[in-house]
Amino acid sequence: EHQLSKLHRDDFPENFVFGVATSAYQVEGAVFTDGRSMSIWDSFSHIPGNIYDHSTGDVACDHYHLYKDDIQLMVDLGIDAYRLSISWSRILPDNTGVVNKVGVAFYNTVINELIHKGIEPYVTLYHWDMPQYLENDPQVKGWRTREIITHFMYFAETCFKLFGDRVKNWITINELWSLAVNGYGTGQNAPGRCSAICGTWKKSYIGDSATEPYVVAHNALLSHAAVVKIYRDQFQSEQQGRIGLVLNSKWYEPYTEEKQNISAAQRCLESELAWFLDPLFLGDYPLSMKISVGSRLPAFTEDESNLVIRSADFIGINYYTALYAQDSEEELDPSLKWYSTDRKASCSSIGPDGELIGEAMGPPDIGWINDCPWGLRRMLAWMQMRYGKEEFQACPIIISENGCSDPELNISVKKAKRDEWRVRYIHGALQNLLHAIRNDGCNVQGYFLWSLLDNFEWADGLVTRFGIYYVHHERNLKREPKLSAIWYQNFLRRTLFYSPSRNLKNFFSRH
Ligand code: PNW
Repeated sequence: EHQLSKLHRDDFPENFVFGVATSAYQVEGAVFTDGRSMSIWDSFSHIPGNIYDHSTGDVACDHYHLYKDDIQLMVDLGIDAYRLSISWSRILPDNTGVVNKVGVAFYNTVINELIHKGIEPYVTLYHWDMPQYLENDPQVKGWRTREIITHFMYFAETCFKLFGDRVKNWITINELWSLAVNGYGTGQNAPGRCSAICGTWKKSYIGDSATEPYVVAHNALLSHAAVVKIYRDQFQSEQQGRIGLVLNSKWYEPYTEEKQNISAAQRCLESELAWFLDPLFLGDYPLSMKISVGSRLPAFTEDESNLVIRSADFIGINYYTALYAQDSEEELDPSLKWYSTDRKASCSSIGPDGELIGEAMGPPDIGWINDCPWGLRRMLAWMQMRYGKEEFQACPIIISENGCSDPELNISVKKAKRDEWRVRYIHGALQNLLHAIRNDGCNVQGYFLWSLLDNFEWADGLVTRFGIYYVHHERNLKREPKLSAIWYQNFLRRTLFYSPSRNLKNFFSRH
């Protein structure tokens, strides 16, 4: 029996928080219900060609109506915390600044229900769903001008006033990298802006992938910091909560041990993770980015730098996978330069001997995730090395997302429910996390699985499933636990050793 799993919940520090994560547009649906107005994802998902399976978030998991059942699933799992996001345009549906009471009531009900059931809400203010009226406003242009700062401050302040008596963990923005690069570099995410060279798959393109990702990232970072300042100045002493942000990065492994590939991997980490962590801990962008991006990279004024530095009480890290990085220092035609070429590295999941990094999660054309749990440990060690252990005593880390999709599109329900691959993936991540905490001394305080439900996976639509609960999108939206949900439940409830299901027993006897 003891061979079942070496991993035990009690191996983690006593107050370590385990949870699951979702985001508003990906699960709520009810997009035209109760006074919500459009976000950039509503308009983007309705443009033919943008979403792989032509689905939208119109219904998603209908969590707006089924939230009670979903919270019951969380209770069944035995999680400590739930990471959700608030739909900006549900709270503030137009630019008059008047709050939509019915939208507010929805989040009040969810938050109250969570607390009533003993689950701590971790609330993200911005998970990619910019109100369309702010994107359209010629003075604001979404994240593309500094005008957005005051709008985001108003939204955040509204949320602190409305929910801050009960919400003690705030996240300003989810994944500055994805926001900037996928929204304005590749154009695969809303608002889908990109240059011609990057958006060859699109019918039409508008935007500038050489500059916009950097401008948008800068404005979003300043918006984050301005919101943290409001919270700290006006709410924190009374509400006694904390506020941080969520970043994501892949781990980059040098393609070979040659010096130039080690530097290439370093440049990749700097332009994905340190792009934001350097301003937060050191007050400026990484030198390698200043050199390669040049005048396209906004410069921090002294005031901006002072505003951003130490503007997080905690850092959330979303970790999914790793890539090999190889040097490619060729001089490029300026018209070909954009975010992805600025790092002067070519990245791939295939190594020098044709081997895959980590374990494949299905056929090579499905998804972007390989199972490389050791990348998580290395990334945490890299952060600790770059900024120093002390920084993370003052500013702890949480793993705000980790998870994987099923290895087939249009997978059968039967197969999806036997997701041994996901159990293996989660198990590996948790093992490495434990090493990071116990052996490397990293101050990591929480782990959130992405995701509770199969949901609207952005440009991949509904056929890419990240849930530990299967959702029957085609039929009645019924939720059914996958093996991974049962595994997580057993892990969290400490019952793994005593009453593993037959499937789990089979699983562990084979691994
Ligand atoms: C996250 N990367 O995005 C998002 O926060 C979720 O909303 C999303 O559903 C989830 O991952 C699964 O895709 C990421 O390239 C996008 O490393 C890209 C990366 C990581 C996370």
